[in-house]
Amino acid sequence: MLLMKDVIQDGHPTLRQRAKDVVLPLSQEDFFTLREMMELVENSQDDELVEQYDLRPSVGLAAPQINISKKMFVMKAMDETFEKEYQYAIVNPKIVSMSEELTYLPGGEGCLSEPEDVSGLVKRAKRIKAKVHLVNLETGETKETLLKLSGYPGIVFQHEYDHLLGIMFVDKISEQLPDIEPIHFRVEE
Ligand code: K3U
Ligand code: NI
Repeated sequence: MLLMKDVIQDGHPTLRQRAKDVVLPLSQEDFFTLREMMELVENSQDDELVEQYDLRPSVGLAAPQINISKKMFVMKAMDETFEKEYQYAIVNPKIVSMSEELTYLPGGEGCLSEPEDVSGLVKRAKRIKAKVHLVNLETGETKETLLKLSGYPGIVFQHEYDHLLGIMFVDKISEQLPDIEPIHFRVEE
């Protein structure tokens, strides 16, 4: 089981490297790694397990953050209306289009590989299209898919994708309040 001690911190050279393509068909080892990564993200969204294992809540994790320099990441995030969940294990993603229109998370972004008190506003594309290999974490099967994401799940995807390029969100923080529309979360009733 992965824990916070397995997540490397900014300053570690792996976080600034461009990750390598994952060899397909997926090896047992890479499949196991993706399952462990998803388990950590799922556990980090369970209050009891957060307390028990001293986890930091998160909506995604990229392989370089556990010192594996391969193009793979997991995400598990709701959209901003809390209607649909976007839970994916992704291998060899390539963003093929980004909207010119930008947005940002009004509360700022954070990262498990940065100190907990570090956050900042980052301008991201409002909509993206990405060619990915989705991994079924039950069977290990992969399926090439064109993902179209917007809003919050799109931001999470772009944050994790940046990790595969060796880019940290702190490199992209806007010093001034961006003059663009932020993501609007529907307030839960
Ligand atoms: O964004 C975070 C969050 C935690 C609990 C509830 C809601 C949101 C925590 S930081 C996070 O999840 C990072 C994880 C990282 F760094 F390992 F990839 C991903 C992320 C944060 C902010 C915007 C997009 C993605
Ligand atoms: Ni991060």
